[in-house]
Amino acid sequence: MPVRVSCTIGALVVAGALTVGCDRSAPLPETVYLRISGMHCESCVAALTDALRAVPSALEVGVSLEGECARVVLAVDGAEASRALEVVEAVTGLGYGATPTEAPCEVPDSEARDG
Ligand SMILES: [Cu+2]
Repeated sequence: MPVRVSCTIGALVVAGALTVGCDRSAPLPETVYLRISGMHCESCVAALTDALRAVPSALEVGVSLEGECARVVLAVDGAEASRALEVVEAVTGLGYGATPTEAPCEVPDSEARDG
């Protein structure tokens, strides 16, 4: 079934143990990648991570200083376009530049790394 491309992220989150196929009625997490400009040190990363975590629909946040990018997993329940916008605004509100991108962002395991 070729539908599964749009469901990849949901499948990832459920750890691959699901029967292929996607329940469209359930809110699926969506991953948003951003190119970030203006970061220069770990405290920039920490500030951005905090701001992104404060986005109500953000489930998971990772920021890469080296890659100058961020990865945010969002709970999506219909209004997908506006969610990405919230994320961009969280970044630009701090004075950094944010551009949504298709290119995946390699994020260090920020949940495990204790600051
Ligand atoms: Cu900094």
